[in-house]
Amino acid sequence: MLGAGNMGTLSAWYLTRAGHAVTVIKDNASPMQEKTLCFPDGQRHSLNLPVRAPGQISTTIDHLIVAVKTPYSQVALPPIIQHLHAHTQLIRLQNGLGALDGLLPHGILPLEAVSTSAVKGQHPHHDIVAENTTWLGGHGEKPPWMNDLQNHWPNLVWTRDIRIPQWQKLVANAVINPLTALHDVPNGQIIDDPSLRLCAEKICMEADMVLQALNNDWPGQSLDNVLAVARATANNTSSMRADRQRGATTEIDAINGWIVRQADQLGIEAPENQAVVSALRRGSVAG
Ligand code: KPL
Repeated sequence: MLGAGNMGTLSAWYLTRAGHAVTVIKDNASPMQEKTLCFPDGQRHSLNLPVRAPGQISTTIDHLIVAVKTPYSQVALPPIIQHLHAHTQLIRLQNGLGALDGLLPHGILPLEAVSTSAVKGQHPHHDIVAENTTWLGGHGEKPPWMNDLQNHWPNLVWTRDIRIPQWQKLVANAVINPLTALHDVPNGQIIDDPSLRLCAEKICMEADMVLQALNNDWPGQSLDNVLAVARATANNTSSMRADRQRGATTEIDAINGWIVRQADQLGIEAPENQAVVSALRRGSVAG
């Protein structure tokens, strides 16, 4: 697993339960990564994952989950590229879209994972897990290991068309993440604050226009889903707000930045998306 933040660690837990050995690849002084997860049934499980720096990898990698935050993909992937081969099965477990474009050797088509589960790190000794649906899909047939993994990973769904859940999550992230990050508020403020709600509607409308232009079958009307996500996670700190609070680079380029790039290519105006991209790149509050 390349990088292992919250969602990477949760995936590693399910994989471990299914009998797979998971090694985290990252530059780290510590040879083990430890985390205790608290599940909805109240059970706590501690996970100890071995960590290897890229330079310590000596074998080819047959299965790789890319779980680094999108801005770090460009730095994290090149040192391990020599260990990938034409048949490496690669799963991208990241927010947004396009972060691995141009970075993978020819012939490797990643599967995409989209999760609505969450891991919240509000407690000093453990992180709280909210278990929801995770979709896995992409090109080709359902991989042979998927059936067994589904016995250990609750609500893990195989889909041939990953685009629908991926785009739904993209639009939710495109609205909730930048607005909560720029205004330093929890997700529920998108519903409670009329000016944020207006920005949300505009970002959403632009995103729907772009997605509809890319695929006629896109149903649009994403606002209902976005507001439902904001309601369900009302007290949460979005990942982008958390990144901004700790001064880390945000995932704006893979989320709203992706929408703006598509809009440019299609000749569609996307000023609200452009505004949050610019504001987050500047690090200032949106006008
Ligand atoms: O996925 C999220 C994130 O924070 O990245 C949402 C859905 C906005 C929940 O906080």
